[in-house]
Amino acid sequence: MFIFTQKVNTMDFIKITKNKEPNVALIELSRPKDLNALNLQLMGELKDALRELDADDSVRVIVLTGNEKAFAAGADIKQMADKSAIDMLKIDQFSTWDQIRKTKKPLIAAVSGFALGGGCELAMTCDMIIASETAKFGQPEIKIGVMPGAGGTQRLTKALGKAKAMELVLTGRFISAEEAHNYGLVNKVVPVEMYLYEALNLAKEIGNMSPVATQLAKEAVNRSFETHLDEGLYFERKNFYLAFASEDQKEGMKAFIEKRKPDYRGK
Ligand code: DAK
Repeated sequence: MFIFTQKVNTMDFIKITKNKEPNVALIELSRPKDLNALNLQLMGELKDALRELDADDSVRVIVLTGNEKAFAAGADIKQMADKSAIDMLKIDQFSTWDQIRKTKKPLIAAVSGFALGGGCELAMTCDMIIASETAKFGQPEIKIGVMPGAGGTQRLTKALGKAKAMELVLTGRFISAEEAHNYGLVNKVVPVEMYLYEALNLAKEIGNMSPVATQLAKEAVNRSFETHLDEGLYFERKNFYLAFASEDQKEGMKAFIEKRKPDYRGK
């Protein structure tokens, strides 16, 4: 089957390309002059893009990237600087972040350069991270008088352990891609010219699986972060049974027995 790469639309700060690989959509953050600082408009566009792609049957896996210099250098400090607590409450950025977190399809971050503050949190909100050797991760909010607000204290601590997460959050220091990889924050580190290719390749591999099973499995893995083991196992069990209600399960097992490639339809 030949699939055309299709540029879907160009919003101001987000570019979406479908079928970069079969079943894979690519979202590129695009505010290069500001190191992809996450202003409200960019975050709104990202939320809409993810919601659209999540509902699109031609897409099974989504890759999120920036550019070589920056995945994203954090929330837009210039936009936040003069805001009061009540302004922040009214803007309610949390609903946008919650929506992103609820993306059902596997989401892979392809990170090069700076992934700082909200940028680091955005990468950690993704399910996996492929990093270039030049990637730098950090939560430098403390240096500008605040603290992480989109999950940094929680996700970084789960990934790095308390001592290292505390160091990064309280000093604002960055860690290299290699260090992030050693801690298990990052799946793989590759030379800068390879990071997007590697992420798309991983997405392509996952895109060959049953989309029903990948969504159920993603949900169950994520549940392990949100609950105790008993409840997590119970949740896993329910999704495991549910997978047997899909045609893809029948197709996958039949294809194995018949020694052929499965043809998954997402049903
Ligand atoms: N915001 C706005 N502009 C930024 C930016 C940012 N976070 N990061 C960089 N820029 C802009 C710079 O101002 C500069 O613009 P011009 O001056 O040229 O107009 C341009 O990008 C290039 O940056 P530099 O000249 O500084 O480039 P360098 O290579 O020298 O330095 C750097 C790169 C990444 C080390 C440096 O730019 C830097 O320290 N940037 C700030 C990093 C940072 O502190 N990030 C954390 C921001 S606070 C929330 C959810 C999340 C958050 C908050 C609320 N809710 C759900 C409520 C998150 C908060 C944050 O992320």
